[in-house]
Amino acid sequence: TVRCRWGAAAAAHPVAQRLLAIRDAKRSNLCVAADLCDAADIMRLCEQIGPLICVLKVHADTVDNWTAETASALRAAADRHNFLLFEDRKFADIGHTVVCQASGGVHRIVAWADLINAHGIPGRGVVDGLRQACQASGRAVGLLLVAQMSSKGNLIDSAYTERCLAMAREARDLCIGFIAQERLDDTGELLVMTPGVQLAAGGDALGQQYNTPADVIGCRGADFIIVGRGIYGATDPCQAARAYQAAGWAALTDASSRAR
Ligand code: UP6
Repeated sequence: TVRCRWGAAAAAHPVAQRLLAIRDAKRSNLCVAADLCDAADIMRLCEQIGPLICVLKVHADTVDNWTAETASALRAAADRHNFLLFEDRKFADIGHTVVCQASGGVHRIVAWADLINAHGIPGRGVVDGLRQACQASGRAVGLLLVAQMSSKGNLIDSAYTERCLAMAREARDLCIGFIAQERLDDTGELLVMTPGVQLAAGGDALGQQYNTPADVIGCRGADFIIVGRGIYGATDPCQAARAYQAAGWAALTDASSRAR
């Protein structure tokens, strides 16, 4: 096992423990954003890259033909290939509403996702609502707070990020870390997953900004990289996933050995 420089192995939540065990077993801190519109394409991608990843992130509400079978097929693939499922719904409403959004509707998110996320903007009600939905599901689900974003000109400032950190610390029974662009706490118990990652820095036409795995893991202290178009948009997604897995893992092990 790799002892992360941040001592993240101290993470107490069962989902965090599973995530770190998968990371170490597969030597992969790669989360793939499977942002494809067709369920069959997502399943095909899963089969190609499943052995290389620790998390598959989806936006169920962007899948044209999502059904209950999509959720069960994803769940089966995740169990077979040993990765976690992350629904990137970014809940951001009052507690009462997020209970319904997380457990109901077409997507029934907490019935199949291992990881969910939320903006801190509504205040602690959003966390309390999600806790209620997760408890009612009877499944272990981990929450990541969106404490920073990758997009150009986003309205998040350092005071907001600090308050997300405080919210997470008060909800350790549910919250296992953050979607952020850098490490936020030094205890190592709250994990950081960073989107906006490609092998070359840059951006897209709609404000996305990319940094490299070495930068986000090695310099900024993230634990996991989240890669979408860099992988599913590549000519050979499997080869691309291998390259990101290697780059992410090298950055993590390199940083860990420097910290010892
Ligand atoms: N995402 C970001 N930035 C954030 C939060 N989430 O890009 O601050 C999500 C997007 C997308 C993925 O919704 O699913 O991460 C990034 O995809 P990309 O690698 O194709 O840009």
